[in-house]
Order: sequence, then structure tokens, then C-alpha cells
Amino acid sequence: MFRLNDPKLGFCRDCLAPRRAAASRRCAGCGSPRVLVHDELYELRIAHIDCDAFYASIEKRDRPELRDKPLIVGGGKRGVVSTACYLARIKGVRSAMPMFKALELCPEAVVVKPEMEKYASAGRQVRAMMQALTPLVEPVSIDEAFLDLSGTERMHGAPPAFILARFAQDVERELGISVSVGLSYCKFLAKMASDLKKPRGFAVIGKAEAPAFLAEQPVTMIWGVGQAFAQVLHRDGIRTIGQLQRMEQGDLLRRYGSMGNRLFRLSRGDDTRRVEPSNERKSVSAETTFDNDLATAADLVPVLRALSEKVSARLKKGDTAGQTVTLKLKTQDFKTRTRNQRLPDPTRLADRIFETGLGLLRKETDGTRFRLLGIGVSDLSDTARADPPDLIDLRSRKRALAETAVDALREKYGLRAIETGYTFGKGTKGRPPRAESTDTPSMRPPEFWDEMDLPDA
Ligand code: DCP
Ligand code: MG
Repeated sequence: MFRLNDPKLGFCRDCLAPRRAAASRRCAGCGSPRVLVHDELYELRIAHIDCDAFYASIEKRDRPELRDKPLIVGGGKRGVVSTACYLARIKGVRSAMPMFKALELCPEAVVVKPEMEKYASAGRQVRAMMQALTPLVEPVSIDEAFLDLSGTERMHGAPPAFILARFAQDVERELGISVSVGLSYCKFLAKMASDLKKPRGFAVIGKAEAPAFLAEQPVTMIWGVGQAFAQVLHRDGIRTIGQLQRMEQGDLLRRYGSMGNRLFRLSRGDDTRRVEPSNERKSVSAETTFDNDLATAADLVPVLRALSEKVSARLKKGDTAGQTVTLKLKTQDFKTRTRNQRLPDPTRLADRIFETGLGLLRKETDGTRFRLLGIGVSDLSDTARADPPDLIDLRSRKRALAETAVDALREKYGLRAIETGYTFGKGTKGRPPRAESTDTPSMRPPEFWDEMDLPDA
């Protein structure tokens, strides 16, 4: 292995030989255009790796006859696109798009139904390869993770940038799919970088260029700024991160509370969150932001019911159960309230999650107007001890049996086929007008609140 420490010297991502940036930007040895040169290339240690068109790449690998065809993975019960290969994306096909619309845009596409076990197994293989690079791997979802490669140079005999490029090659060779890499000094920018040059990308964002790079980006790129909060910022005339960079910390704090602190710091590329290795999913949750703030139990309860069913469906799908139920509310002025209750046994039943959430919600409906409601379970375990038959409480036992029967019907006829008294006919009131990240439960691993929380400075 060679030692790289001259910042003027980069390397070729194909033949891995050290290279100076040539005027042509092509590798003098193999002719590849993928030469990587950057002033801070050998100082940066935080990476974000994300597989390219993950499900679609796996399907193409397993069916070589599909390689050159536009491919959409999705359909089935929900009738939406899970992902599309990059050929189909050229035509405008995107994740979460209704299948009929995707096929209007790209009628020649081949559509394949998702096979989750296959993707989960490939995801585990990618993760195992990451863990061979560093113990500091923090999985984010089935196909992406953060890596902290600090202190690994001696073990690998090469700096992180080089190790990551070799990793990308290894994944292609051994697993037959490709990844994109983002390399930076913090998680926020590493994550942004991995998206910049997809597919088969490798993007570097150094400290020196971070503020100028960020200045050009829309506020929605900031962690935790969803569509609803972006609208608040837009109303205040703030669209780019550059505008946030010019604002005082006090002003941001006054306007947006603790979120103002996050805006202040992240807009300046100041992100001190550590890469936390964790293999355990900590919680399963679903939340929704309302079109109009809601205050009454009559309005909130049906939403709670729908979300409880969503969480329960995910628990059942993931063959897991949780013992602590957490209700999350966000008030009109962006203050978050979370309330927990621990159950005697782990559950995965919508009914138990809902009843527990309802008890917590009743104490909060004091006239306050809420913009967001969420429900989740944590203390996850497998299902062996979950929902033991309760011989004393016959009523709850009956409901559990009924729920199992309803699940079987839904499995057969689709999620919306059966509505309970709580949600019947109220399907749209508390629902977001668009698909939110938490609203795509079928394929996407659930969002974790705790992973989204940025510690305040
Ligand atoms: N997924 C899904 N529904 C969504 C988004 C994603 O089912 N709304 C699934 C399919 C994706 C996988 O999760 O293949 C990974 O999600 P990504 O957002 O990383 O998307 P891709 O890997 O497909 O594409 P990209 O190359 O943009 O990362
Ligand atoms: Mg991906």
C-alpha cells in the first residue's frame, strides 16, 4: 500500500493509482475520468455511503436481461413506486410516485414486485463489509450508513478516502450493486455529499468550501426541516441556507426556538453529532403534520388511531414488538411534548398502542393547538413475549383476536380495505397532503425520532 499525504496528489477511482489532477481530468494510466483530487482529501474521516437505486440494482443483478431496460420496483398492494433505476429516472419516475403516473412517464418500463428478504440480505452484506473498515458504522436505513474512519489509517495502511474508493469497488465486484460515497468532516455534509454525484459517485466537501457550498442550498436540505417547517421559513422569506448564514443566532432563536439553534449551526456547517454505532433499531414510530393545527380530541383521536395502525403494521412486518408507548405532539409554536407509558408486556397490536396513546393524549388536550401528532413504541423485543393471552380481560383478548382477523383480511385486500369506527370516513382530515417520510411504511424502514435529534450546543 502506498502512503498518500500530498494534497496535490489524488488517485484514480478505477485503477487506484496515485494521480495528479491532469488538465484533461483523465487518469494517465487507465484513461478513467474518475480521478479524485481535493485539498482536504486526506484529512476527512466522516463518510456517508448510500447504495444506488438499491432495490432496482439488486433486481438487475439477479436478472441480467433487465440490465439495459428502465426498471421500476414497486406496485403490489400500495400501488406506488418503491424505487426506479436511473434509466427510468431520466423519464421522471421517482420513489413514492403512484404506479399509474410512473407508467405514464415511462410506458416502456419493466415493473417488478419488491422482494424484501432479498434486499434485507443484500443490505446486511453491505453493512458487514462496512464493519470490516471500521467499528464505527451507524446504519441509517436498509441501504445507507455513516462511517467514522478516524484512526483506521494505520490498520488499513491508507487514508480513509482511498479505503472508501476501494470499498466501492469491492461492493461492485462482490455484491454486483453500486454505492455512492460522501466524504466530509461531519455527518450533515457527508450525507449531502453522497447524494451529489449519484450513481457510482464520490463527492468530497471540505471545511474550506463548506460555507460557500451550503449557501447555495435550499433550507430543506437541513436535517429536521421538513415541508411544513420549510413553509414557515418561506413565509419569513427564507429559502436558502445562505440567508440563514447571514442571520444572528439570537434572532434565529427568538423566531424558531430550539430549531433556531439547529438552523444557526448547521447553516454554518457546524455539526458535532458523532457517528453512533448501533445495530439495534430503537423505536418504531409514525407521525403526521396537519394541514391546519388541531386541538380537540374529536379531531386528534382518529389520527392517533390511523397512526397506531401504521406502527402496528410495521411491527408485525418486522416481527418485533415494543413495551414503551410514546406519544409525541408538536404545538403550534413548535414546542415538542413527548409522553411515555410502559406496558406490562411488549405489544404489536394497534389496539393496545392506540389505547395507551389515547390515555396519554387525553391529558394533553387542554385547548392547545397542535401541528403534529406522532405515536411510537420503543423497548423493542422479538414477539415471543408479546401480547400474552389475557384470561382475565376477556374484552381485550377479543379485540386482539379481532385485530388478527382484520390483519389477515388487509393482507389479502389492502391496507385501506377495512377501516375501524375511529378512522372510518375521516381518512383525509388529519392526514398530510403529501407523502411524508413516515408515510411510506411498506418498504422503507421506519424513521427514528432519536436519530433525528440534534443535540443543542
Ligand atoms: N424506498 C421505498 N419507498 C420510498 C423510498 C425508498 O420503498 N419512498 C426503498 C427503495 C429504495 C430503498 O428504499 O431502493 C433505498 O432508498 P433510497 O432513498 O436510498 O433510494 P435508492 O437507493 O433506490 O436510490 P438512490 O440512488 O437515490 O439512493
Ligand atoms: Mg439509496
